[in-house]
Amino acid sequence: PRSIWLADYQPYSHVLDKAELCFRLAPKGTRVSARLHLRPSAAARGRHVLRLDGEALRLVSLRLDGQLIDLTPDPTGLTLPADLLPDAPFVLETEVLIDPVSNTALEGLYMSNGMYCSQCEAQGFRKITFWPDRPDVMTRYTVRIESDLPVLLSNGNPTASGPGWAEWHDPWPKPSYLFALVAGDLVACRDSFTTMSGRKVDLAIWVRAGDESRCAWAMDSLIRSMKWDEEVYGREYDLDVFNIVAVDDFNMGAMENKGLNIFNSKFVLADAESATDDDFARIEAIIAHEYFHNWTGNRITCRDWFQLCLKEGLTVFRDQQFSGDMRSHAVKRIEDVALLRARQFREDQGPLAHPVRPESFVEINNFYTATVYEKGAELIAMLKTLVGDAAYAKALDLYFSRHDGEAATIEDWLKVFEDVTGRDLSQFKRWYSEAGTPRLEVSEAWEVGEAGEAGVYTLSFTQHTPPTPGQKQKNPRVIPIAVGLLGPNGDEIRPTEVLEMTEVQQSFRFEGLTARPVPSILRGFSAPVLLARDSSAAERAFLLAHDTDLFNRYEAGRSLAREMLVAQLTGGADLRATWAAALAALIRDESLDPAFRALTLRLPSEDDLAQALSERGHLPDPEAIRSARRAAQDLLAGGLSADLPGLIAGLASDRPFLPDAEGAGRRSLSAGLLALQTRLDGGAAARQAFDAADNMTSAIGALTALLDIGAGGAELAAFAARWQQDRNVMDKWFMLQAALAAPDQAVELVAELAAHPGFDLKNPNRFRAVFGGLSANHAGFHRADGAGYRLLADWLIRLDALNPQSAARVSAAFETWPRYDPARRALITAELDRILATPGLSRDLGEMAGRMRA
Ligand code: B3K
Ligand code: ZN
Repeated sequence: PRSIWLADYQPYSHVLDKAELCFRLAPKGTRVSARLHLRPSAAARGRHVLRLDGEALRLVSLRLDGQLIDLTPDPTGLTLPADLLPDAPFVLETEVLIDPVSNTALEGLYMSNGMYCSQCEAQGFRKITFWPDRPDVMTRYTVRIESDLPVLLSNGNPTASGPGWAEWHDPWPKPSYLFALVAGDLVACRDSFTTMSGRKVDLAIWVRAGDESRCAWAMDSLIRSMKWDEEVYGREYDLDVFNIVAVDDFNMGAMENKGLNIFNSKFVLADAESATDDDFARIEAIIAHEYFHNWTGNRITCRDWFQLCLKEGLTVFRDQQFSGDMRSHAVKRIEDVALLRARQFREDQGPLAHPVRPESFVEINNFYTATVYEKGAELIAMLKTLVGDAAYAKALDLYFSRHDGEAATIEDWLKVFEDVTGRDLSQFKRWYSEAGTPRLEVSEAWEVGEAGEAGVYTLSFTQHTPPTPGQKQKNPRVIPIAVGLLGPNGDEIRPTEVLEMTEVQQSFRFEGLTARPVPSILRGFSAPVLLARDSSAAERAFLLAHDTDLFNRYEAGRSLAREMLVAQLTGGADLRATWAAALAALIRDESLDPAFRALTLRLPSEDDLAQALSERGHLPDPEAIRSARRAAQDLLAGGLSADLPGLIAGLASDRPFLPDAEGAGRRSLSAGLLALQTRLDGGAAARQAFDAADNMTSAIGALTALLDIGAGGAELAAFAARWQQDRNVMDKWFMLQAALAAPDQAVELVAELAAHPGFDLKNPNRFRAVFGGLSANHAGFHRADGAGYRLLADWLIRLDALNPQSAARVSAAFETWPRYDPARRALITAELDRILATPGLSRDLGEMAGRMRA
């Protein structure tokens, strides 16, 4: 398959002035008629063929200005020769037949539980009708849907309807990837929102009958998002209606189609009994994310798919700001950075590393990655730090006014910042074009002052970015390094200041100090870099106790735990006592936010430790990592044994469940402590907690603790008996078992789960629950005989035949292979080769396996 290159971008030959679509829905033969009002673009006038994308379409008829034309499409589209095309505006009419029932790829128009729904990003619209399916071709759509189903939805505003039909008009020009259509037997949860200029918007969340009682949180989140975007970014909603639809079979989280967001039902439906605090938080964030796309993505879209981070990085950044405002900024930041490190740093260190703005792709769906999304958001955060809040706000206003209605580029984005601040951002742009996580080494010097004079403290930094696929040489980046200094007694003696590093090597002096300070470096994680600093366990414990920056306080705890475990695994100094004492003190400190204590209590995951070992040049041994980590938990549990019951009891509340940050923090700490208690009492407290749980968070917390010690059989059975009718809840049941099975049983258990009557290869959530669970089970997946690798490869090959996009996504479980020992490497690469040799392999999985193998 062919690579597409950013450097080859060419504007489209024609302008699409408007479009009319008519859908006559039928499960196996939906008839799509399209009228495209086209004219040659000024540059291309009279000289160009007209190329339309189209895949898996049965062309019934093609008319140009009313005249039938006889043309045969090729497998990827239709070309109208230049000599056929008028040099003036013309109307092209097509009629095609498509088969939604057979569409298991869940891209284009497909069916899920008897309802029609669509997913067009990135290139799904070409599976609906012949079209210039590229984001820089924008137009106004009028849509007619004919079907006996009661609810017929598309983008924009409803204009007319009658028995068996409905018409929609979207006044805002949009690219085809934002098109959506839904038809089904659905019920609505309704509310309304009055915008800042006083327009009333009708809000509806469409779900299956029976799910109405689980929409309140999503609706509440939507209303708060609409308000927030007005208050913080000055962005108002622009249609009369805003519809959200929940579907069970969906390849990702959700989709920001104009005025008609389509959601994976697990990111809409929630109530206390069936959803955890994490679910509630994720729903709030995703509802916000998709809503925020209305401006960052829809009103201003991307010129081409290489600019994906333009909408995704910015929209993730915006949803992170929103969640921080709704909850706790420090806690949100800690969670976001943990995710960035677990996913994006991991990606950057392996064969799938790519720049935030990639230069080429085979299948664009393979680039909806942690790098584009999460690192993309970090770049926005850095930019804001560098220019300051006021200039950021001005630049965003300029961006919205200058590019509204356009398909923009990263160059356009950076230009508004340059115009507002007068800064040259060419060095900053390297963050977009160069892959890899910079390593930032720090050294320090302290010059004691002459008698009576103050001393000088110097921090020296060196940056280095390791090579990544296709990029050997890296250039120095601009790195904002937020630093504060603490005095020996723990008081802050220099508040946070942002050092701007631009060279490979650079020193910063702090004068006028009376004693050698303790530095708190990279506060708030001011840049997505790997900070390499040899500091003592005592200093980390000191920062864990005293840092005024809550993020760095967490960071001190995390790095202390990591260094302790790495030392255990590599024969270094024994840091266990320092670590356990420091952490126990923090856990007992009831003046601290429970959510913060819960996060600090969480040990680095087994995969994090494998990453840390490999960064330091060691081969990770999955079994040894697991044992060392569990031994540390035992040690901590032992040290806290007298306190645990009291601490846990103190966190209980008799108020009814509310999914707010305060309650979530309490429950999260309580679950962390219960896990420790379970290591001491064989599960007695956890069993009690499971039986007493009146909400899903507490039930899952107790079940997790039990499964983690190899118990929980009765609770699993009770859980299944209660929830077997509920797809989203049962995903948790599948996932927890796979992720927490003992390493020597995980593969067999996952094979059984895949043979369970509830397993459904066509449902991406279920596949991800089972096989994402397996790959999250580090020691189980990396079992030395390669059985985990074989099982995953078998199922990826099976899934690929039905749903290439999901298969490709889950295949990234193999991306860490270069970390491991030669025997494991050989086993994994053999599985990748087996995948690559599969006849009929998709472009999606083929590209992923090929890149991992390169
Ligand atoms: N834009 C969609 C993701 C589409 C993924 C296509 N493979 C959801 C989001 O980022 O908001
Ligand atoms: Zn997005």
